[in-house]
Amino acid sequence: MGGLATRFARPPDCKRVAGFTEPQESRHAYHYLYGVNTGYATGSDVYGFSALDGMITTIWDAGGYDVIDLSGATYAVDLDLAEGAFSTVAATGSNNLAIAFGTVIEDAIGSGFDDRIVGNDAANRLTGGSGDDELTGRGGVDIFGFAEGWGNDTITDFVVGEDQLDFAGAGLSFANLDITSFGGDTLIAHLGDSVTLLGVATIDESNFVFA
Ligand SMILES: [Ca+2]
Ligand SMILES: [Ca+2]
Ligand SMILES: [Ca+2]
Repeated sequence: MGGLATRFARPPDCKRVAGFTEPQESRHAYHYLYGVNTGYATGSDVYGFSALDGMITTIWDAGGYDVIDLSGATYAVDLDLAEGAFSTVAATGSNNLAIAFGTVIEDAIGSGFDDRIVGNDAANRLTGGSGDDELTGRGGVDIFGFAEGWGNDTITDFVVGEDQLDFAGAGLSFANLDITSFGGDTLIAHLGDSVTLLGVATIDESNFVFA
């Protein structure tokens, strides 16, 4: 079983530069996205902030229930779990992180800042954390998790009757939520926090998970 060093190995000709941007650096990452090695990271892995922070890297992962946990990030992150997608987990520059083809990350946890988190076509659990986050589940039955003080978040593609809003971490019940519809969207609010479901006209308790 490979350790973090092998899973996060950088292409040998890929130099780390300040303010890395496409296309120069992504060309290396692009080549590195291809090729299959199903022999490592087959368990359930957690990819944390310290391993990803500012690193030009590709996550290869061959199975298990995997989590990218950026709750420790010291800045907002832009995370896309799709195979072959690029993400930014860096204080400067962009697109330093790639998800290899054949890799399915199930779970993503954002920072305390205003993140953008996009799932893949698998069933994902997406948690924006505090800050005003934009969340997109893509396909699959996705669960969006909210804890106390989650901010003013937006879910761009919530599917009624399929996706779920999990407020167990916020210690709330359905009766604690103010739910209003406006302009074809639905706003779910509690004190200063809210979730806007774009393109969702109505919602009921069956779309929620509580403790
Ligand atoms: Ca956040
Ligand atoms: Ca949030
Ligand atoms: Ca999904």
